[in-house]
Amino acid sequence: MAVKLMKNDLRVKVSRYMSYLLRHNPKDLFVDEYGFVDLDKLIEKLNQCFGVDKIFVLDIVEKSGRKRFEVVENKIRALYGHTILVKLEFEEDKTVKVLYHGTTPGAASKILRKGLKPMKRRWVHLSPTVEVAREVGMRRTRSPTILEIDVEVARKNRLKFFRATEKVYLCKSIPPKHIRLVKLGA
Ligand code: HQG
Repeated sequence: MAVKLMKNDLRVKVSRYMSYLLRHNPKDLFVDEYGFVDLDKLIEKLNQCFGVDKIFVLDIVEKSGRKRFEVVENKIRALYGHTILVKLEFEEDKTVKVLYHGTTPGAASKILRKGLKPMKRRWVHLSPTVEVAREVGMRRTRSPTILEIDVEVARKNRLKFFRATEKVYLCKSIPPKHIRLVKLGA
């Protein structure tokens, strides 16, 4: 049990560091314009920092509760969450009708007045269900406020939405007229 817990702690640490490198600060890793770095170089770095191997890293990529990374031809990138400028080039999603955003009550009241903004990141991050939005909001507060985005109408107003993963949709910014409160957090 203790060994399993330790392995899980390490997994979380390595995964967070991968997110840090691939979303915010690649350090000495060369990043191409699409956000990819060489997988072997990344593994080398993670091996130096944490003593983990390729199998450990690929297990994080493939078997985490959230799909955060993508491996293509021995290159790896983060699928969302960037502060560095990258071309993700996802195909526009034209089917989803509503999306959700989970946040603190304080941020929600600002968002309802000023709209959703990417803040420090490149994109606004949205969730496909209330439950996923709740999980996202729980990173910041025990009882998140849930906002609903009327994607169908927003799209008619020329906003573009992109599906990064099963659980993450992206949009550049969303004005308040397309956002409504569905659940007030505490
Ligand atoms: C808020 C995690 C005031 C917004 C998650 C959020 C996600 C405003 C915060 C992904 C605002 C930004 C991203 C406005 C937005 N006024 N506050 N006008 N507009 N905000 O972390 O969506 O586990 O950049 O509500 O699960 O919380 O790391 O965005 O609270 O998918 O893979 O500004 O990161 O994924 O915070 O999270 P973030 P987020 P990982």
